[in-house]
Order: sequence, then C-alpha cells, then structure tokens
Amino acid sequence: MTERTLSIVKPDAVAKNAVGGVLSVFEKGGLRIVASKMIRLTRAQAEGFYAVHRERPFFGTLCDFMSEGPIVVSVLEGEGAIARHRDLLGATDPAKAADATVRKLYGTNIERNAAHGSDGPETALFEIGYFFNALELHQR
Ligand code: FUP
Repeated sequence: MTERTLSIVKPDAVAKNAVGGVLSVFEKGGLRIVASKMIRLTRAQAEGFYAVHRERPFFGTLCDFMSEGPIVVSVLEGEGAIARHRDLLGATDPAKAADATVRKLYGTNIERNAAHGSDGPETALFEIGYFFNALELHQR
C-alpha cells in the first residue's frame, strides 16, 4: 500500500551539514519526497509535536534540542513508507543502529539521533498535518 510519512532531519544533522546525506538514504531506499522545507521550531512548537512524550523523563531536554536550530521536515511517499522509513532510520539509539542506517551514519546519542520518522499511520497523519497543508503535498 502506498503510504506517506513525516520525516525530520533534526538540528544535530542539519548542523553537521548532513541534510543531503540523510535525504539521500531515503531516496536511495525507494522513498519519494513529496514535500520538504527548513524551519526552526519554537520551544512551544517542539512541545506540541512531542506531546505524546510529555510524561517521559527526557521530554524537557528533547524539546530543548529540537528547538536549538533549524530542522528539515519532509513528507516521504512509497510502498509501505512508514516501516521502510523507520528501517532506513535504524534503532533510536545510534549505538544500536544497523550499518548504513541514518542514525548509525549521522546520530550522536539516543537524544541527538539525527532524524525522526512517524511510527504508525495515525501518527503520520497528525505529524504531516502539524507541518504541511494539502496545497504543499505534491503528486509525483
Ligand atoms: P523513535 O520512534 O525511534 O524516534 O523513538 P521514541 O519514540 O522512543 O523516542 C522519540 C525521541 O525521544 C527519540 F528520537 C529521541 C528521544 N529519546 C530520548 O531522548 N531518550 C530516550 O531514552 C528515548 C528517546
């Protein structure tokens, strides 16, 4: 089934000049970019995005990190895009991520882990809508 998923190149990877490197993994992995832009989240916008994690102990530092500099948000499309994207990201902790995954290549630690991907269809709908309106999503 063709799906869409939300992808974020996080502030650490943007600062490393790795935007192209990260997106290249997704494109070479069979996903198409149907929307993309660079933005900088306010602390409140980061809190809204990660609201499901607000009770977790790392919520505060995660929101600080996600608002420390610009990010690149994209919508990726393809067959089974949600799972494929997460396979290409690798494990949350870069130290446990498989070779050639984005987090292994570009991540630093479990928090500064280079990229984000939606974890299911409902999350993808919420996350895509958080950043993009219908006019910004292209047919390819
Ligand atoms: P993932 O779905 O792989 O992005 O991972 P989670 O949904 O479990 O976590 C969301 C984000 O919280 C991670 F990308 C990084 C951060 N996090 C931490 O900072 N510390 C942790 O122990 C777990 C996650």
